[in-house]
Amino acid sequence: MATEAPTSPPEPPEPPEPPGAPGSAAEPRHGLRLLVAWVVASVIGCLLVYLVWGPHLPPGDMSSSAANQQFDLRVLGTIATPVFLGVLIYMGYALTFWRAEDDDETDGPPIHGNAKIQLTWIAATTAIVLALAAFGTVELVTVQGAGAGEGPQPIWKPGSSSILQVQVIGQQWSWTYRYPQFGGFETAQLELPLNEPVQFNVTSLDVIHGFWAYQLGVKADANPGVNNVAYTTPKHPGSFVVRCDELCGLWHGAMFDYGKVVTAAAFQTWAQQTETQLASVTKILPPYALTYDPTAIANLGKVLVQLGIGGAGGGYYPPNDPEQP
Ligand SMILES: [Cu+2]
Repeated sequence: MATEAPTSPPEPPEPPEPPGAPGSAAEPRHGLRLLVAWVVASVIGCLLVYLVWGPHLPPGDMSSSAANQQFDLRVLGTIATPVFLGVLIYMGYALTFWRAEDDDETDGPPIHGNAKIQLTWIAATTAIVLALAAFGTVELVTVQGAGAGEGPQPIWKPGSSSILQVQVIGQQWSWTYRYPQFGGFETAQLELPLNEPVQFNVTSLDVIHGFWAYQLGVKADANPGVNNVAYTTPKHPGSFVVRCDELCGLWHGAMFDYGKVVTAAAFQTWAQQTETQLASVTKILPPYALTYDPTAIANLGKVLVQLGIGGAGGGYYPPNDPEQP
């Protein structure tokens, strides 16, 4: 204050402010004004984010896991809103009311600590971080569990005893799906029944791929020799996109297709029909297993040749192939 006395620039900004000041010539209560503006804006902002924007946040609510991820994003977005608004409001307020005069080159008053602000800061950030850690843990363990593509043995499993098993097989550069409860047929079509829990068993025949069913909120790496489990329950009928989310070679970008969620009855019909239609092919596939040895896949070619369905010229094997029986 002593250094400001000779130039006395803090005085001029005061005259315009008395309208907002509580009836005295003193500085208006900036802290109170900021607090009121922040609380009002935060209440409105939080409601808008949670109720208006929330239902449109990705990945939507097509499945139990997607809805759960959307809920997490809604909660996190709502928590972040007061922080975001606090920064904006303080900045706007400072720019408006604490703006220096055009030719004012003096420094502001030095500040040496403020126990109240420091304590508030430490308490608030500690509370936010610990609360988020607790929220994140509960959300991970109870809703999707470890069954969200975190390995072969999830510590959490859905309560239901009848879970539809769908094996997802990645290979350069396409996805195929096997249904072990329907004779183990393998198809390029992914169909799922509405409102029934599904267990994806994700694996690969060659390099690392990533099974990403976007609208289902399911993402699980497809590793050769590994069975990676992910659960979900489709909640809305319709189609969803499946992409590969691990760069897996030249045609990685083309490695996508569409899956379908249909009614339970339509699914049963489709699965049983497909089982019958593909019976002759299923017979010569390697028996259903959670992982496959890629070197054994070549044997399939031999079987096809023996059965005379290997295509013109005897399939993949040249006539003098020493491996051919
Ligand atoms: Cu891939």
